[in-house]
Amino acid sequence: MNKLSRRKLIAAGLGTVAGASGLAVADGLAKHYGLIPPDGSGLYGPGETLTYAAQRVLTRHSLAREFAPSQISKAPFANEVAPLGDTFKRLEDGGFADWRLAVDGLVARPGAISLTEIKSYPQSDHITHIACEEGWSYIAQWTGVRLSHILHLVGTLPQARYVVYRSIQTDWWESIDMADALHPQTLLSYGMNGADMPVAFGGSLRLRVSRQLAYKSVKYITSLTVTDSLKGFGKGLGSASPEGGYAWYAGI
Ligand SMILES: Nc1nc2c(c(=O)[nH]1)N[C@H]1C(S)=C(S)[C@@H](COP(=O)(O)O)O[C@H]1N2
Ligand SMILES: [Mo]
Repeated sequence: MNKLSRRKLIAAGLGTVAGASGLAVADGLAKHYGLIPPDGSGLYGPGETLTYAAQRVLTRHSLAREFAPSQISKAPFANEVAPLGDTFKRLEDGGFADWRLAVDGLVARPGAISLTEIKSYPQSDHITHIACEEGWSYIAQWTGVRLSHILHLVGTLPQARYVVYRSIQTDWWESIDMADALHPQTLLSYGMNGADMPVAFGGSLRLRVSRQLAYKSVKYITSLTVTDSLKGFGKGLGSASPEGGYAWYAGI
């Protein structure tokens, strides 16, 4: 599908949501481009585009629902992960003291940040619901530093549109747009339910993306890349998920 017809499609979809008078506004917004997801050109592309565009226009600043401490799930379910390997084991044995988060791409000050430094930054927490696309879910308290804090520290350049994030498990990598990256509930999380993040849940460092399905909350985060385009990453669909048949944008 070419850019023009995609744009018309977005305008029509948003027009339906916003009412006929919203059509011109919607078309203008779609022209701005941020409304076409990286996996928006495949078989399910038109659907993904409408979902993403409508959510971005309507819910850009909304918060994921937060719960009371009494609602925290007593037995949260940790999805099994593939064996973590020798490098992880060595880092775990050292209490993750040598865990590093590399940050590069469109930033003024690229570098590597230690877990100790990350823990010294202003701490945020929230109690939110995390849901796997396969059906289970739980409520937990997540503690960490806002991703926005890290992005401000390294000096994100104005062209930045996405943040790519990777796990020590190299087949797990994802990206989010700046609306989610700068969102106050998006945390580089090292604590869960008042304790250190258990390894099964992504310790030492998990990116908790609270407004999307659980598969966007990647465990064992080792690096971030700030970029203006996702074309050069993997197959150019934005993350590993669309390469495996899941939507890049998994908003809830
Ligand atoms: N590194 C890594 N991150 C991951 C996964 C994984 O296997 N490896 N699984 C994802 C999927 S599909 C889900 S549903 C959630 C599971 O989170 P939970 O173990 O807290 O339930 O983690 C996501 N993050
Ligand atoms: Mo999942």
